[in-house]
Amino acid sequence: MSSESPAPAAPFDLVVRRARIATASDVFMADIGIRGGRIAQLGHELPSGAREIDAAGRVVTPGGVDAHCHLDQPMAPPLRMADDFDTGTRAAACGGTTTVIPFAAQEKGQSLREAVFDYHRRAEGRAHIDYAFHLIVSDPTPQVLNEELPALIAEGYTSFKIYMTYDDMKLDDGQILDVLEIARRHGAMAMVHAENADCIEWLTKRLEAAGRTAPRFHAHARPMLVEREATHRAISLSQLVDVPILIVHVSGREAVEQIRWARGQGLRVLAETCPQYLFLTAEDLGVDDSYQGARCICSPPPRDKANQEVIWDGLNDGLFTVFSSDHAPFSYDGTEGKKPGGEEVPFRHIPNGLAGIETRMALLYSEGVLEGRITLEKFVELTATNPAKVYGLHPRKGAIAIGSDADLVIWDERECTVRNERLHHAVDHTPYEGMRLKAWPGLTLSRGEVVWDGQAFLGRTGRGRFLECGTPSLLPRSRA
Ligand code: DUC
Ligand code: ZN
Ligand code: ZN
Repeated sequence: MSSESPAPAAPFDLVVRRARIATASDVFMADIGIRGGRIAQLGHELPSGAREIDAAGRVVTPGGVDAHCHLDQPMAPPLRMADDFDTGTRAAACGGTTTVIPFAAQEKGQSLREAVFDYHRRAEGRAHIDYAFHLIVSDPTPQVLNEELPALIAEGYTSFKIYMTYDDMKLDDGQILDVLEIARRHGAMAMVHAENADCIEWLTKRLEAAGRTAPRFHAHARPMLVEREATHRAISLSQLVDVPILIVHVSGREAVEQIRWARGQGLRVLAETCPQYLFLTAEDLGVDDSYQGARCICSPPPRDKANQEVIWDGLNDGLFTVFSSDHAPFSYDGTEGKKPGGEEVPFRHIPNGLAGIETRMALLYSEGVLEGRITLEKFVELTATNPAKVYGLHPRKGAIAIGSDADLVIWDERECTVRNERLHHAVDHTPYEGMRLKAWPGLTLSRGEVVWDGQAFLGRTGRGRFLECGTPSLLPRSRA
């Protein structure tokens, strides 16, 4: 045995040095000392870590919180989502996201508790990064309203999505009021998919009667009017119950106007938008009757260039609280995705959704921050801090602060081109193929572990942990 005393343990497991730290409120230079997966100290010339990473003045942001994505959500056969918790969270990590909140979806006739149980089975042992669940309430029976929802909220499922469209999900106004009342009573956050189902069905039947069934007609069946009407109705229902709501995936001017109006009235209405409403238009669904446009079918559909500007304005001026991917992964080829059973089908049968979990952060950093459309602080607010606050995960997630999980992204500001073959999801295409970006995450840390080093994915299947959500914060106060 040696008589020499052992070298003292390094005070930190990891130190990220010379970081240009961006938070939702400030940008400043500091070293980040990490111990036990958490941020233990911020300061200059911190003592050594067992491991050191030199950020060399590069921007370091909190890892992204993608508060709206769909992973391995049960679908009616032959449909199946391309990404499960393994491939979906792998892609998320490589794109700078360290927390995901997908949806435990109740089927009509199913107990909500059973839906949550089943979704845990899908996630456990597969996720590479941390995850929480939103609920989707599609069958608000008395048992669900009075027993299951209150119990689940108390257990950390503090947000749920309400659909105003889709036959298998939609609630009528009375049911929406019932669910909102539970949200109010138990302090949960209600998210609303706002499109008028009857208008969509009426338009779809007319388009079909005229033989207009190519993918591009999906956008004709869901004009902004149907989103505007439902947005206004959702706002009114929330006003009646006196409970905050968050309108998800807002696509353009008409819904934005309703939300601005509601805010002006002092109503507690939050809003989310997604990359597809900044970078795609209805033309991506096809300018002719080619089936290729099926790739970009999502709801609400992308609009036009002028509406993209409205969405940029809303991101910049605080109308939007959250920027999510709405990753809903369906492959183009094969039998499980955009060609159900391998067939080209009328647009009503094409599954809705786009891949975007890996590209969300880089798209907004490149085209928002580096193009001068939003500040770095706003980027952090929209992609990490606000979603963590709204869904009760802050300050554990979405922050660079002492005690927060060491979920960090070091940014590489260099030209790169989006290529599906370089992405890590299991979808066979990206809507952003060929897009030239000015930045990409150069390193992603999840609880102090490098899961992406700019070249390779380094995660471990099953290392992701389930997060119980606390009480949603960031709800604007009612004037009443
Ligand atoms: N709504 C979503 O939230 N995601 C995918 C499809 C949809 O309509
Ligand atoms: Zn939706
Ligand atoms: Zn969605």
